[in-house]
Amino acid sequence: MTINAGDSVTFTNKAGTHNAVCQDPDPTCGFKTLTAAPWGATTTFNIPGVFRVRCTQHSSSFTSGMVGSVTVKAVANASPTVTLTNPPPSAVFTAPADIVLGANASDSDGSVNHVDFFQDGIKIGTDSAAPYAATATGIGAGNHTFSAVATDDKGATATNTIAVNVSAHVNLRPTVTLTNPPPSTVFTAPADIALGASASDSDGSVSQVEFFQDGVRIGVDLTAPYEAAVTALGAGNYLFAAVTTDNTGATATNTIAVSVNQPAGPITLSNPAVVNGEFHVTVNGTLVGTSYELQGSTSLMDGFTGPAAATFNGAATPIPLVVPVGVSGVPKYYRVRAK
Ligand SMILES: [Ca+2]
Ligand SMILES: [Ca+2]
Repeated sequence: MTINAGDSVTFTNKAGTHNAVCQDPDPTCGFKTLTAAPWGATTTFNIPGVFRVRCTQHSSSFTSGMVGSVTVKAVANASPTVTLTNPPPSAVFTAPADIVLGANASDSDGSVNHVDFFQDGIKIGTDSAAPYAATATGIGAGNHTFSAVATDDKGATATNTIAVNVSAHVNLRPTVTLTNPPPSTVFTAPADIALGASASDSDGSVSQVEFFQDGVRIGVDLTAPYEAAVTALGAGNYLFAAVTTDNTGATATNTIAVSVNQPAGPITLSNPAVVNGEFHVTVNGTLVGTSYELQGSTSLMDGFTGPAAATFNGAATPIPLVVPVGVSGVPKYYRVRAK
């Protein structure tokens, strides 16, 4: 009789007192008495080899009489199986990447002893219990291979390998906004202007903010609040820029325009005349950036108490003014003053 290791053999008694005795050294066979109900006995042969069997009632040795043999063949161990289930094929990674590896493993004729994980051929972890997992950290850009190697209870192994591409990090530019001076600020020469900027970097840090006046650097600030200042600016139009640089050297710029007005200066009136019920006068002087009003009075004793006959903002001079003469009286005196 030829069987596989692990198979069982049933000895059956036909009549009388019989038994079945296996030859040493298989301890799993031993002595089987076949005289009692159910008149049979079963034993399992786990060790490969040839084992002789005899009935002690009919044979004193294994060589003659009621003898036989059982040939037990070794059964080949089935290898385990393993599949890397994580990361999924659709996963996208950016350097430096932390990648969690996960594997399913099983063994059809035994058990999984452990699963080893490898990154580019180098072992990075071992897990002896499901769910089998390990983590690869700080993976740089490029193509990488990850493997899971399952080992069963008899030492057989199985391997599953996947390829993972890690993309290079794409730096995001920082952002910067000139928050000071506010857009509506009016400056008069000589102007002192405080510059302030807010800056940030969504994927890193701000290393500095530089300030420029018409392309010339006037200051740099390494820490928030980012500030600079210019003093005694003359009248004119200026462009101020804030340029921020992030930790990778990427920059961003914000520019604002600022006008500085001439200061109000002395003004004079000339060519006064009343023509066809209208008062005409010419205003001379530096008017830029300031509002003025023209007032009339019938008597300097009463002062200039009435409403302004005209108002105007600073502009190029001279300005010819034409205003109706007041109906409640004929003003004899006029003045122009800054509001
Ligand atoms: Ca196995
Ligand atoms: Ca950045």
